Amino acid sequence: MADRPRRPEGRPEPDDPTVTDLPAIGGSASGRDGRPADARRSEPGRRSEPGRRSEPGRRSEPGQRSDLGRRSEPGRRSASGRRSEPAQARPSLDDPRMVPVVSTPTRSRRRRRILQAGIIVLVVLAGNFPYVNSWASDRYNDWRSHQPDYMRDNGRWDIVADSGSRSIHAAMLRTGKVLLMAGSGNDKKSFDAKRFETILWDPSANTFQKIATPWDVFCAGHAFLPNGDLLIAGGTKAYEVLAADAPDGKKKEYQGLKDSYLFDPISERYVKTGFLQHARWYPTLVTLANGAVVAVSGLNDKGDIDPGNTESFDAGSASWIEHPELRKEFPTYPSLLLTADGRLFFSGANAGYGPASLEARQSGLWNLGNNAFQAVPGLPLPEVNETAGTVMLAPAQEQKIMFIGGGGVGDTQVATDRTAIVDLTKPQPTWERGPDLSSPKRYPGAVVLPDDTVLVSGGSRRYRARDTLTAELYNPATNTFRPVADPHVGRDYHSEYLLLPDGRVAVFGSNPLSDDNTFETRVEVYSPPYLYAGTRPVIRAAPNAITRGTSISLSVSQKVGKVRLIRPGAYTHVTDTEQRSVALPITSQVDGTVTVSVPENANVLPGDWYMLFVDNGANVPSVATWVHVAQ
Ligand SMILES: [Cu+2]
Repeated sequence: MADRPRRPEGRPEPDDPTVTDLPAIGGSASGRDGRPADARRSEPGRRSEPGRRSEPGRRSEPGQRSDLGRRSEPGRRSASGRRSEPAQARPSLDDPRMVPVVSTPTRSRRRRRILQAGIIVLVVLAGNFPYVNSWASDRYNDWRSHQPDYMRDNGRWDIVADSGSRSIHAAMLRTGKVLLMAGSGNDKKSFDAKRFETILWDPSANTFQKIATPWDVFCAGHAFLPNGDLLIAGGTKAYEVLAADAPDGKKKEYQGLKDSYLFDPISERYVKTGFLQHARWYPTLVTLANGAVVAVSGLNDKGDIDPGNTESFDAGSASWIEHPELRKEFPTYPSLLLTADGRLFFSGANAGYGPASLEARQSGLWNLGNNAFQAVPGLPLPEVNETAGTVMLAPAQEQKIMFIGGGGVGDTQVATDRTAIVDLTKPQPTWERGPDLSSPKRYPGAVVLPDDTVLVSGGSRRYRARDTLTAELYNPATNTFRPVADPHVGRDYHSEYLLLPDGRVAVFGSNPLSDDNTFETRVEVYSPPYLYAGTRPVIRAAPNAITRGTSISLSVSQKVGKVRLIRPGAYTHVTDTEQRSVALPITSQVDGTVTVSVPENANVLPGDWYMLFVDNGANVPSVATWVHVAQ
């Protein structure tokens, strides 16, 4: 930036791509020709990509800034000035030999020299002004971001660990540990060496543990079973081969696997299940109210997109069952959510591959009873629905879904700041535009917090480039965003976001385009404003098993305003079919005992382990207690 002339008022130059972030709908290269977008896609660093240089995360590394600061230290340069000072041995005035041979500088000469030295110092300072300025403002921002009043309004971010792992998938286990699955981690060398990695992070102890990984879990799909085991299906059979590297000159796509495993959070091991009926790479898995898990989409073992084969996992026999009657084609990693009437809602968001046509990406409700699909129209800017976030707003009973940011299909450089909300309790639901994000974002992270707000963080303005170091909180009560503290680390493709049981949010991964296929392994944690807003309530006792349609009592340290069951996340590629926050309405509250009713509808509250939070009536949540909702 230093050698770049600054424009008045610090406005970006016209050639700065941020100036023209709004997508050119209709005229963009996002391809409405119906051809698969995958032809334009390449996973690891593609050399011809623009935006390679823009890895803002790196620029913000503290070490670098202080280097720059050192260069601009005025003290060093002024030392040269000192050398030009006249000799110190001035004869005393009462010395009888007092006829100076070596002339002492006259007053005006001395003044001129001091002035010259001063000018040199000023020139040096002015030349380095951007560095000095940014160093000083970094120090100031760092100080300010740790002031109690600032944290109470904005929360704070902390880099807490380096996992050392190229995590592509993250799941919050009922033991409080986080499963970080990398497999080959989008690294062909690891794939060729059959080096597949999984690590388990314990956020309380901040320790990591390696887990033996028997297959390449890279780009599988996952969902929790009602007993809290994580089901993971699919993975990588082969990496893509670019046309330039293929003997026949034809590009070969990534190929999927039929492998399927459970991760048991207690034994902390993968357990093999029956194979998928169809090989899948970039599939979506979603658990139904009856405990079955549906798998859709993905690239098959030839690298072709799945033409609409639906299958479901039966936990009793640990096998996958074909459903030829349920044929529905989706783009890869479609965002699917289980809705209150049992239908699966496709938000229209996805990541990866698939036809670019709007019909193939039409949002709607899919009835698994008869394969009917009811379109949900009205999504603003439907051409920019890839790499968008989808989140079920709290409480889940209200059935409001939010669509967040996103970009053009494939590796187009378009991003949008658009959000949209749909109310699925209406018989003919229609998307309505929501408030804009602070900036256009592909791959935004979206996490429902126990105070019902949604943290939207990270993302990038370009395809795996130009990360946005911003975060904001969406308040569903006011339908507004407000900016909060900025994260330190940029996150785009292959990044993951999870709510922790202590009310913080942990963020992992990121795989920006670069020559060396770089991967962000630092773990950053967001502590929301409520952690600085007063004494947290404490759940002193709660049942650890809950049945739908009953009432339960909790012993709490103070009067409670609301009670939430939050289903832990299982996140990959801006897709998390799991996270939802279900309200437990308070029926009575006397002397530290609060009684709540548990919803009856298994589509709203599917069987699984949940994080139970209470708050203090002023949106300050407790630490969660894990409870099991019976299947
Ligand atoms: Cu991927």
